Amino acid sequence: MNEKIIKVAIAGNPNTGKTTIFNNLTGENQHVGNWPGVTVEKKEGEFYYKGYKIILVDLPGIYGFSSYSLDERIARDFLLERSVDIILNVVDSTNLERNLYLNMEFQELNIPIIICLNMIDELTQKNLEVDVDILSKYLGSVIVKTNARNKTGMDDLKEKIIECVEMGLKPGILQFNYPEYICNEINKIINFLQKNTDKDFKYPLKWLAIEFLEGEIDVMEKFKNENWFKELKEQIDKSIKIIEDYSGQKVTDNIVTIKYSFLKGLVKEAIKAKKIEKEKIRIYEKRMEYSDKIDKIVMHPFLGVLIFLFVMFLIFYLTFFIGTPFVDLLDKFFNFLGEKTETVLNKYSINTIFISFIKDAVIGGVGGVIKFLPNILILFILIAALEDTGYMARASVVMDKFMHLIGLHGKSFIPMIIGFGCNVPAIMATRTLENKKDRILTMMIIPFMSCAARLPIYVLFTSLFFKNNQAIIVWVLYLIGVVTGVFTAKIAKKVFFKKEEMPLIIEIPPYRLPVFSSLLRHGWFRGKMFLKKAGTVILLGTAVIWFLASMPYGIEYASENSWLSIFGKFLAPIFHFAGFGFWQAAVALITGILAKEIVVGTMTTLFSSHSVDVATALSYVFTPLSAFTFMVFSLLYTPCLATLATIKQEAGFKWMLFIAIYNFLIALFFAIIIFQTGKLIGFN
Ligand SMILES: Nc1nc2c(ncn2[C@@H]2O[C@H](COP(=O)(O)OP(=O)(O)OP(=O)(O)O)[C@@H](O)[C@H]2O)c(=O)[nH]1
Ligand SMILES: [Mg+2]
Repeated sequence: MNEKIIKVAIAGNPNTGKTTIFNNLTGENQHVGNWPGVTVEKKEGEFYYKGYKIILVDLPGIYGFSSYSLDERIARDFLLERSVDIILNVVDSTNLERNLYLNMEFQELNIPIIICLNMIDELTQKNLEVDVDILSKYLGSVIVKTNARNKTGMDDLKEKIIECVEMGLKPGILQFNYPEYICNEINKIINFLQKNTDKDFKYPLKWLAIEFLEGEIDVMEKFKNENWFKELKEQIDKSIKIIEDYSGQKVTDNIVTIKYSFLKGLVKEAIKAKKIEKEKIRIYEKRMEYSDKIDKIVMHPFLGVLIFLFVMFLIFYLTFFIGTPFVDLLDKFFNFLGEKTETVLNKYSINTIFISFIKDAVIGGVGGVIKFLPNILILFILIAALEDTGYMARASVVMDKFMHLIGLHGKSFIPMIIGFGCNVPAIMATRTLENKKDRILTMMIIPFMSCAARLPIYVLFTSLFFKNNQAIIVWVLYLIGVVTGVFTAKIAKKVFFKKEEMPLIIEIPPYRLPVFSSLLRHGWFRGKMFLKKAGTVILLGTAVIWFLASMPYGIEYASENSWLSIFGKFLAPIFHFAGFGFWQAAVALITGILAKEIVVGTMTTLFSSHSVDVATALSYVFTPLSAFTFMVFSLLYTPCLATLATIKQEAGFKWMLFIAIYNFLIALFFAIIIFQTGKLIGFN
């Protein structure tokens, strides 16, 4: 059967629930968070309904077509291609005027639009209701009410998509006209473009004409090489003058005012208070009162910072407190599995080399990493919860002043927090920064944000050497990361970039309760990624380590004569003054560049063969002081390959190389300073 395909772009203002709807419909698990700018890349997904294959494209949120940050440009350029059948404009029902302003821009693209009045639950809480008939009559679009959080309205949405296609995909007619003096000028430009461009000119002419009149340099640049450009420019200047003379206002201001006054009237007609339900209003007002009270505290310039530090501490504390019993359990399980496998395989007199591979590399190495899954799950779930409440946007406002102090933009803060989970999406998240320099500065800081993959190293070492102060030590490590990042930014700003400051403009979303099921789903998704990594990169890493530690044939596994040891001994002197100048550590750190989890994998592979367990073996070679400097080094040195690749993609090869080398050197520098100072004080 010939499949009928419908392509739908999900677009709209930031933080209106686009990705939540995308996930609901496609069953995907894209990142959702309660702040503007969560989605930074277009993502495709699909579902089937009534014989149709419906392809959805989830776009980053935009405020208008003249947006400049990379994520917004991605959305805008995609929409301008007009390669979709339908635009699904997801709108925050409690903020109709602004959201519908964007809809008017969409309408100029000449593509059918379905307006999704999302967050209808929040409108109801305000005791308001919306008259869909009026909206749809004036906007000429199909309208659906939804609450994406509890999936209300999703079937209706699917139905409307199909309906739209079966009606022949005709764009609706907006009951709005520019006043005559503007219309005339728009038409002049449209005529000009019609005369000078051919049929497959991809931009909608009316939209272009308005952009030109509004003086959008960015859009005009696209045509500067056309031979008719000069003539067009003359026409535009003439038109602008006519409009400005007539209205006594700049064209942009004029157009904005005209559109908003249309929308103001419309929204006033369409949104009505429900029959007075005193109780409901009281509950809503109470909620707002609480929300304001909470904001006064968490956004207090001084208290806010303390609260933020405490929140971060709480996250790490819970990561350990809840995670450790499960880690211990898994540890016992893998030990048991290792011993049992060894006994069984021995019974069948299987080659000792193979037994060693299974026991040391697979169970010892990979199992030694997998057992930290509980910590990693909890950390990701807690960060997701933080993102979903709306606290993140507030914390970034609190930290804005501080960020400026170190020469960074307030918007850099959110990517930094995301970096605590994983550096890769954090680097991507810098796309919301408009300025290239701010982006690069933020990318230089992110690798110092201690990601979840480094957590196993801390768990392993703190459980051996700092049993009673685990959370504190880890918190200190995270802080060392942040401070090093800040220090780096400060210097880099002086060396590479001139001073250039932009104010932070971030919308504060309402507080929202995290959706428990979606937190778990997010955790599970992350957990799956971690397990997949364990089965691929980490397994590969430990297998190579195991092989090199077993060669040349016939030597005792991981002994001084192995190839690995010879290689490691060559590198080990580099780390001598940092307190861990032995070959196992050197090898673990070098392979850790593949993926940071491999550091622990290598350690356990190399030490699990001895007659003592890993813990005891480690305590032979490390002291608390050198264990600490080892953790500091692991935290700060060259980021993993995936992060490096993302930096290359987003900033270029030179910056990637710089970060790789700089981070290695800075890590070594700090590790040596701490170790030598510690020794002087008498800690060793
Ligand atoms: N109350 C309520 N909250 C919702 C609804 N839909 C989504 N949310 C919440 O709104 C927040 C933003 O959701 P996202 O799906 O990330 O929004 P987005 O439009 O993709 O945001 P960007 O990618 O930043 O543009 C999340 O906290 C969601 O849980 C809804 O219908 N009602
Ligand atoms: Mg999104």
